Amino acid sequence: METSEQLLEFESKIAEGAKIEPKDWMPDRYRSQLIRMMSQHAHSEIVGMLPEGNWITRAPNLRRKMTLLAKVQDEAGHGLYIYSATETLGIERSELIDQLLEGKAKYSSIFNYPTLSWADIGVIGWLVDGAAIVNQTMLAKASYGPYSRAMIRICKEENFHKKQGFEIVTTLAAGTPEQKAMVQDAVNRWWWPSLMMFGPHDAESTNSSELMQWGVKRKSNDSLRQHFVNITVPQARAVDLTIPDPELEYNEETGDWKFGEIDWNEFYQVIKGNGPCNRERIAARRSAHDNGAWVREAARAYADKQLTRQTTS
Ligand code: BYC
Repeated sequence: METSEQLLEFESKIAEGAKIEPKDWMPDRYRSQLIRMMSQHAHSEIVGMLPEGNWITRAPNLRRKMTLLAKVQDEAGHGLYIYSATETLGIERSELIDQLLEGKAKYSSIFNYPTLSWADIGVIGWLVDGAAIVNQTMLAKASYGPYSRAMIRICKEENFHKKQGFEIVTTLAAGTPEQKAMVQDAVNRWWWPSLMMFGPHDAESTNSSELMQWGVKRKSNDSLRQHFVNITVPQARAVDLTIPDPELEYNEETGDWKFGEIDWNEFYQVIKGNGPCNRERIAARRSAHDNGAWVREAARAYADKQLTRQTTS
């Protein structure tokens, strides 16, 4: 039973800027909202390895291959880190993974699009990691301690990811006409899905008000999206690439780049499981899970043996 005193104390702690830690009292709804959001985030990092992992064997040279390998490995680390942070809320990682494999848990819409050319790897680093940094810099101030600390470390690595992406983009944009066309095509395909990463408009965002009230989200979906557009448009111009939005227009008064309407029908189709690669992504994760069963069994057997040794010695 939650009492109003407990809730008052909890909310005043958040208002003072103190972090909520795993053993602290928290409302059930705060706990369940965090489990939902953090596990979706962890799943996104893990599923997010698939589109990029697809290009490791086809990277154009050794330097690019090593960098991409390191980036994809970082995403695995982020996923494991956030699963661990989620477990501090009293749920087992295996349960979270089952939810993903059974199609009950969401992960970011962006990873349901295919990577068709090498330029996609550059554009993902630039736009997708760029969008993630905008979102996660805000989440680094989240009221839940383990999540906020995870975000600080992850943002540092995401900054490196964005730089490697923008370096690929810059190289291709200044390359042959074919390379320039390839990177422009990638921007055309990834621009709108990157804007969708921030979630629905504020008025449609069912979770935002609660998450903002409890200091998990500090800024709304629309304000983060606008910030992302404002910092990205000048970057595109600097490398002479076009943002595929005829309505893009600078507003002198607000200092914002006004942009066109997102295709929300596409967004909702993708999060319902009907995007271009949803089925492929889940099938790949299920297959990886099945193929890794022997590792989990071996680890469990080893842990059991250690325990038996400890209890009999
Ligand atoms: N995709 O009420 P709303 C990365 C869902 S990975 C799918 O606004 P909320 C990287 C939302 O879950 C980084 N679903 O929700 C990895 C909700 O449905 P439920 C990924 C979405 O939670 C590898 C409903 O729509 N980042 O960086 O207030 C390579 C209504 O939305 C999406 C994170 O996960 C979406 N885009 O806000 C490269 C950040 N948007 O759950 C890079 C952590 C909305 O009620 N998460 N939905 O059934 C967040 O910041 C927030 O959860 C969101 C949504 C902004 C995503």
